[in-house]
Amino acid sequence: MDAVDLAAQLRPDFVLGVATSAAQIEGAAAEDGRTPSTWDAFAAVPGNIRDATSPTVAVDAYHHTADDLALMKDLGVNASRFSLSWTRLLPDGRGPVNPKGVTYYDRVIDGLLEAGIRPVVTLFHWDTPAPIEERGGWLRRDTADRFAEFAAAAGEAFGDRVADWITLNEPATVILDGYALGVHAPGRAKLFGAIGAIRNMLRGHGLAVDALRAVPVKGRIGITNVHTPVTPATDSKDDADAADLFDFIHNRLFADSVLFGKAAELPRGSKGIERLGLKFLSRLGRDAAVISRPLDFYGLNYYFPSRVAAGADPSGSTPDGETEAMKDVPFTLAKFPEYPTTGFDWPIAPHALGDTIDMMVNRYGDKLPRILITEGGASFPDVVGADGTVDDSDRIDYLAQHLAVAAARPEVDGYFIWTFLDNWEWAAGFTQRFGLVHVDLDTQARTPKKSFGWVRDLQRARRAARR
Ligand code: IFM
Repeated sequence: MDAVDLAAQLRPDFVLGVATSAAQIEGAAAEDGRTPSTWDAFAAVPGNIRDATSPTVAVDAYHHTADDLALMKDLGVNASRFSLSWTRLLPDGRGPVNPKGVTYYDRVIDGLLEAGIRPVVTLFHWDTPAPIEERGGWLRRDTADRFAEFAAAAGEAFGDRVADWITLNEPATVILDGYALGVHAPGRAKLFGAIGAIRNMLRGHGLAVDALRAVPVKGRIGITNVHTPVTPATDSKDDADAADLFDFIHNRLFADSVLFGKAAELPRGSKGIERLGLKFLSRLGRDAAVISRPLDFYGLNYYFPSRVAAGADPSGSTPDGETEAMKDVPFTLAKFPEYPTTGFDWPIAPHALGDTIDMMVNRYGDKLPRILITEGGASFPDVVGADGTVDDSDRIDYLAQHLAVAAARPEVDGYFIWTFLDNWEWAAGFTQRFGLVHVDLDTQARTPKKSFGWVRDLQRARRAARR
């Protein structure tokens, strides 16, 4: 879609931003006092990362702050969402604040403000301090208390300038991929034994909200969950039950506690996990008051819809890699042959973003605060052509279609493109490029892609219409 046509569909106050995370871009892993996180440890184990890369250098954003800010200013986005490295700010995860960490993030925040871009800070984007993980990580209740201390330190340091705070990014992904299946850090494959981490992480969210409000920070406060509309693979009762369980885990388990203030009901067909599930949900309920602190916005990440069949997947495949543990999970992710796919083989279905928003609005009604789509985007095998340009027209189509859907929903205040720079894509290493800006991994040279020019045109057209 033409950028100018789309510009006319975006409300003047609709926030168009870009999103990144510390471990995926910063590098400078052992500089300025930063200590290892779970992802440094996980990446050091042979076989864990598809291309054997690590967050040690990533795309070296730490040393490219001025250049990257200049590029972002040229892009003309309204906001930049980035995360704080917990161990750069609090080496070892606790204790005194590292002044060099504060100086680095001051530079980023002040640079954004000077460029007229809203700083949106995520506190936890998956990089748990390694020493905290060694003591049990999110399986321990007091990790929530450590996280609240981190939130307080961040609030004290940056609370006068940050526009929006996001406590946790996608807790479901950390718990499922990291603690239940082991395809992400910390690499534990505890299956349903990971369930306790949900309560601890959500309690950490609530305590962090309290800590930020106690500072008090000036900005708004929210959480980001990832959602996916779920359909059964066939009309069979078994597939319907499996889809309902998947839907419960991804769409209700986290959001019900945060927004309704009570644990979600276990789905009818949850045979096998019924006793464990009921016991867990009743414990989760004991922390309901903290977990459901009122929020100023709800961050929603959407990438693709899910089609679910009953029974374990004999190949053990997940959207984030393969694992033996998946062979013991009572559902399988089925393909959507009708949709095109991204480089990650994720189905491209823009209408499903609309279905996701409708699902949230219908379920949570007036309990749902204003929505920010805090991530959306696609990886493609982008290459720099002989003329030095990167033609990623498929990404432009993806963004245009998804943005049009988001902007048409009155409940949605903004959309953050994942992502600004090609980044270190967790267990997939550098095999997936999501950025508006291509990064040469040998030289760290930045080359804006065609999609960068498209977003810039879109923002210019929006600004011109306001004059
Ligand atoms: O790169 C990730 C991000 O860190 C969390 N949400 C999904 C993105 C794409 O996989």
